[in-house]
Amino acid sequence: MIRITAFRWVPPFAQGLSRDLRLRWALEEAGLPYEVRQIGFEDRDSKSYRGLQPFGQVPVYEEDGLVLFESAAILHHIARRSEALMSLRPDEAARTTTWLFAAMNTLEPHVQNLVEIDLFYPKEEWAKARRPKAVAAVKKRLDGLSDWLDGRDYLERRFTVADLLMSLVLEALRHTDLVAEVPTVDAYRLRCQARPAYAKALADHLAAFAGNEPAAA
Ligand SMILES: N[C@@H](CCC(=O)N[C@@H](CS)C(=O)NCC(=O)O)C(=O)O
Repeated sequence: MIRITAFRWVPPFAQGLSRDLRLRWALEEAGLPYEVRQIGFEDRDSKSYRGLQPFGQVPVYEEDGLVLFESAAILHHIARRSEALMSLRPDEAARTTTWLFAAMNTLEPHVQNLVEIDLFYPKEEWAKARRPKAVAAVKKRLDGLSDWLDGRDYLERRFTVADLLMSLVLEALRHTDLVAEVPTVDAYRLRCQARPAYAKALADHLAAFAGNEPAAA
C-alpha cells in the first residue's frame, strides 16, 4: 500500500495548497489506493522523520520500502505507472518531464517569493519595497505561459501530470488577481481543476484537517 505523509493540520492560507494535495490528485488520476500518515509540525525535526525527508517537510511517499520526497519527483514516479498521467511514448514523456521542471523551477520560485511577501511578511518594510518587482516577475512568467497556452487546452496535446502540477503552482496565487488577469491561464487552471480526481483529492485533503485544529488556532 502506498503511504503519503501530510501535516495533521495547516493554517487556512495553506489549506488547498499544502503539497500532499499534489500527490493525492495524481494518485486519484492513476486509480492507485493510498493511505495517509499525519504528522504534527513538531514531528518535522525528529531524527526518524529527517531520515525520510532530510528537510523536515511534507510530503513523503513510501511504498514497499521505497521512500521518496520532493513532490515533483514523486509525481513523476506516480506518472510512470499510469498512462492517465504521462504518455508511454518516450518523446511525449520527456516533454511532460520538461514541464514538471518548468512548473517547479521556472514558475514556482517566483510564485513562492510573492506568497512569502504577501502572507508571511506583509508588514515588513523590505517586503513592501520588494513587492512590485516580485509581482512583475510573476506576471512575466504568466505571460510566457499564456503565450504558450494560446490555442492549446493543456501544456502538451493532452492532460498530463505536468498540468496537474502547473495548475496547483498557479493556485498558490489565489490571494491575488494575477491569474484572473490572464484569461488564457485562468481558463487553463480551471480546466485542469474541473477534473473529478481533483475534486476528490481536494475534499479528502480538506477533510483530513477537520478536528485537528490546534487549541489556539
Ligand atoms: N520542494 C518541496 C517543498 C515541500 C514544502 O515546502 N512543503 C511544505 C508544506 S506544502 C512544508 O513542509 N513546510 C514546512 C517546512 O518547510 O518546514 C516539495 O515540492 O516537496
